[in-house]
Amino acid sequence: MQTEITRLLGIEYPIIQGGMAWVAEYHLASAVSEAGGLGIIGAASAPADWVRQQIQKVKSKTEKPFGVNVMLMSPYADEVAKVVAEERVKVVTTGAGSPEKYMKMWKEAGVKVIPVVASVALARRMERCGADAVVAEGTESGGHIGESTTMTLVPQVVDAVHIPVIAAGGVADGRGIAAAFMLGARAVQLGTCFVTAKESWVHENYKKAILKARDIDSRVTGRSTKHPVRTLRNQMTKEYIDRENAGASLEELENLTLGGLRKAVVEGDVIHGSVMAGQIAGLVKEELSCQEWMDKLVRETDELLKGTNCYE
Ligand code: TUI
Repeated sequence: MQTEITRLLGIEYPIIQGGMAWVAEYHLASAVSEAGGLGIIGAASAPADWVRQQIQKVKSKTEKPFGVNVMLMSPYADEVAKVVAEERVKVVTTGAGSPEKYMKMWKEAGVKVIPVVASVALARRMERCGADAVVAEGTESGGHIGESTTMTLVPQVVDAVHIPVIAAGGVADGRGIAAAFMLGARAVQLGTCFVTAKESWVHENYKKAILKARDIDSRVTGRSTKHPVRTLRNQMTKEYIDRENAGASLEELENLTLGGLRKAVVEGDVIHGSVMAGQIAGLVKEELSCQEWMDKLVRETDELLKGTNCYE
């Protein structure tokens, strides 16, 4: 299953684990990398020291390539960006902004840079400033999202840039991966299915919420505040959307979600917390190890694409 992305990153399979805030720590990232994909540590809003420790822990668990996701809205983004270069991390992905100001430092340190984009315009800008690839992330994804769907965004980004494109949003099985290849993607980034993986340290309640989610259980809060975030529906999303519709202030709305992801991931409060997950949660029905996930995804994709000139 070789593609431009497996060659660029030196990985076995074109399957990347999303750098999810609070979820993507070293146990998960090292397990995905060991299974032949690309594991990613989600730096989110964590301090640089925490990120350095996580990087060192992954290095102690696997020799294989792994990445770090830098969340650009973090108050620690500058320091985390420096740690990534100092630790010579093989790959960095970025989210929630443009990483232009770090590009020179990362390239000089030999880091492959893969910004996550939700529009053609940002994809073009990223190519111009030296990105090695982009992740085109559709609105089906969990967490902070853009407007376009994966089905519409991926082919438009593929046509707009010459660097390889990784599809994200709404993929959790071989059908989704095969579809992403048909749209011109050279790899996929998956989040929701890896949240439920055996090696994922999220609270059991969080895993159960995803495993029992149906197709209609996804909600987006914060459209009115320009910070749309996709989660599973619960008491928090109901209150948020009710108050949002009633014209609540930004401050009041922010208070409803403040610390909500930590509450759900660490404390297991899936009633008041932010249970970030993609729209594909309804398809994720079993808790598998990362190796089992990888074997299943690769087998299904292979079967679907067999006999065709599949991956490029
Ligand atoms: O970043 C994500 N997903 C995330 S970040 C996150 S932490 C967070 N939690 C609560 C509120 C806000 C953040 C949880 N999930 N995905 C990648 C992504 N990036 N999606 C959308 C974007 C994006 C949006 C605007 C990228 C760039 C951008 O504007 C850049 C510019 O300067 O034009």
